Amino acid sequence: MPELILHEYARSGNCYKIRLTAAHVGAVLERREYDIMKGETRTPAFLDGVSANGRIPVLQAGGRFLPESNAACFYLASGTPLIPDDDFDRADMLRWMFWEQYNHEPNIATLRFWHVWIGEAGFSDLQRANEPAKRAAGLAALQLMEEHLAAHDWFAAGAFTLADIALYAYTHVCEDAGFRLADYPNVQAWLARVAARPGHVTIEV
Ligand SMILES: N[C@@H](CCC(=O)N[C@@H](CS)C(=O)NCC(=O)O)C(=O)O
Repeated sequence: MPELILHEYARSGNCYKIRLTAAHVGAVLERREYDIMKGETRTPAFLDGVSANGRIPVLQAGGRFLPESNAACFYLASGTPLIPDDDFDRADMLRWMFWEQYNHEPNIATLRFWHVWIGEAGFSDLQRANEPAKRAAGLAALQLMEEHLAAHDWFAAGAFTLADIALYAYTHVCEDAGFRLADYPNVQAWLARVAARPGHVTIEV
């Protein structure tokens, strides 16, 4: 594997996913921190040299740049048991990772950002208007996870895969966003299983 550099903001769950994957596969990452609150990913140097999308995380592998957290996890875990060999199981793992990016992260991670970094008193009119819909969608996502985990230990392939890493990142800190993990006992038990895996590392807050 080429030299790996993670362009990140350490408190972001999307960046944490990549560090967690790296820890599980034994990949060594050089880390470069950007303060997203100061717009450090929106500078011409970042937009031209790292990612035109203006967001972290970006995984740099040698001279190539890979934005999108789940793509970076997929790259790091290629050829390891974190990605199932079976075609259907691998697609099912990806299904949960796409679901995470559409139904989970935009609601739970965004509410975490709004509540922890901005605070309700500082919400814009748009944030105040959108909060209830994001909360309802976040609750629906947690409920769907709860129902899946009533019958399964893991999200895909009957094994610990990248789907668990992707979903763990923002689920385990969802109380920052005002969700109650006590309402989801199957999710709580799964969080404990993920945290008990050899090689687990914690998020930096
Ligand atoms: N879908 C992307 C989301 C990336 C994203 O939204 N990054 C946020 C932090 S978690 C960011 O860079 N925000 C700063 C900004 O938009 O200026 C991923 O999974 O990597």
